[in-house]
Amino acid sequence: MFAKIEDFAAEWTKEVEITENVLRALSDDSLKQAVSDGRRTLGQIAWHLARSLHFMTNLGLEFDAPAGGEEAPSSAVMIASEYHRISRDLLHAVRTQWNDAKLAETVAILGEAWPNGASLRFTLMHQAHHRGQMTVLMRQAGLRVPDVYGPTYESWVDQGLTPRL
Ligand code: NI
Repeated sequence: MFAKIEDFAAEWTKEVEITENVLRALSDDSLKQAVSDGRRTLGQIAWHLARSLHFMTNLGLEFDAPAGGEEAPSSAVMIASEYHRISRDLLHAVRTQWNDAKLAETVAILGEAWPNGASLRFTLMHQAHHRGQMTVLMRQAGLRVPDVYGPTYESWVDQGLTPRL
């Protein structure tokens, strides 16, 4: 869990950059790529990733809800721009509405006492989880996946290197 607001801010800023690179690589057509028949699509996962940041308002933070409804937009640009807005609003809310002491305070979530600093950590991990799902579906949809925590296959090839298996 996070004990200091600025530790969260530093990590969040880096992770948002990775997420934005992934979201910007989506095409409208790719949003229909599904995990399997009748299961979540790439667009639904991307939209869930963006919208889920608003969960933090249940912990007392105040910032605008995502535009649109639960249904995933058919525009990749719209998903990326809404994520851009809400990811910054979340950080701004944490910085201006909480302080380090607030991170140790707990809120009951599903019957468990969660320190706010642990909820911030969860928010980061949840995003990374869905981003990982997205990169697999992006490959299946024929998109080039941007570098995430290291070079992709294509980045190795571009650099004249033999990709690692
Ligand atoms: Ni989720």
